Amino acid sequence: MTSKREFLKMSLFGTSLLGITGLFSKSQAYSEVNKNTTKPIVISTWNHGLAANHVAWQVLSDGGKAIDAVEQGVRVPEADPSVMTVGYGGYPDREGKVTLDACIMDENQNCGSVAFLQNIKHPISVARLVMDKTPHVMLVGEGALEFAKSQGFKEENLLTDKAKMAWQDWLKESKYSPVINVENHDTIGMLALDNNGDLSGACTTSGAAFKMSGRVGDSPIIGAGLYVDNEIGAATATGMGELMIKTVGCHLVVEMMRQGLSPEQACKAAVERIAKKLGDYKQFQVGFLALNKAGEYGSYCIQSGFNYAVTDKSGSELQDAKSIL
Ligand code: SD4
Repeated sequence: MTSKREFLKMSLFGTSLLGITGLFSKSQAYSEVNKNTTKPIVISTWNHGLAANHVAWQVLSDGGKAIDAVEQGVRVPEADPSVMTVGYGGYPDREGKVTLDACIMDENQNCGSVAFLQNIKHPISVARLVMDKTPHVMLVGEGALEFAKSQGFKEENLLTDKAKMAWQDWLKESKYSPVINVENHDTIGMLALDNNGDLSGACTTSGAAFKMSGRVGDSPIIGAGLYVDNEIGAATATGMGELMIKTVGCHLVVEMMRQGLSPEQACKAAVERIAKKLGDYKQFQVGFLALNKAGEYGSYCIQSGFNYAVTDKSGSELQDAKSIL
């Protein structure tokens, strides 16, 4: 864990930068950064981010919008039954039901979200339609399902034999202890900066494996599992959602970037906030991923083992996040 002195140094750094940027207007402060903007670029959580980025990149490299890139990108793991933490093939809750959470946010502060949605393979696209076609931000459970069906989505069974067997195995002990880095792949959070310089993000998950029925994590909660401010940057999160909700983690990351921290420093500050406030943090994994308006990105997590995929015009690669433990 970071020492008190290092934490203080980071806080002072943030404060002094706040003072410095406060001397300029926001547009002056960011016009410097924007001279060397890396765009387009897309980043996303975990190994499965590579395949998702590939599809998002096709949208971005064609001059498409970040909001379309992130929606199309995260649909890849949603449809992939080998990814057992997102969409079709995701681990079920204690009752054996696959319940999905997702949200999406664009460059104009528009956002849409669904939670506790069942039997719909692409919750991110339902969230997109909540954003585009309703006056609301969030629909849950039956209401979200009815809305999805009204928009032409078909109900289908999302519980694969493999996920069912894992659940039946879990039932033998029924011990609820969230695993860190489940098979090294997890929720997908994706952030993109398009050719126009606009930011968007998406996050989608089947949530914590074998959770209580009705449990909703951070992933559909704007500010906790995803946040975008097109003046500053965007952040998304993976891991034990309760910790992100308690600290409104992704909003915190974006606000830290607003104060002048780099994406990695901002993610680290959010992880340190969790460590400072939540005594049981060592039992869990939390990873933040951030992208700023200049196309700079960074990440930080509690436990080692969290990685993320980065795709820009030079290609794609997986990078390991730094951790406090
Ligand atoms: C959640 N953050 O529901 C999500 C899912 C996840 O380990 O990342 N699970 O808490």
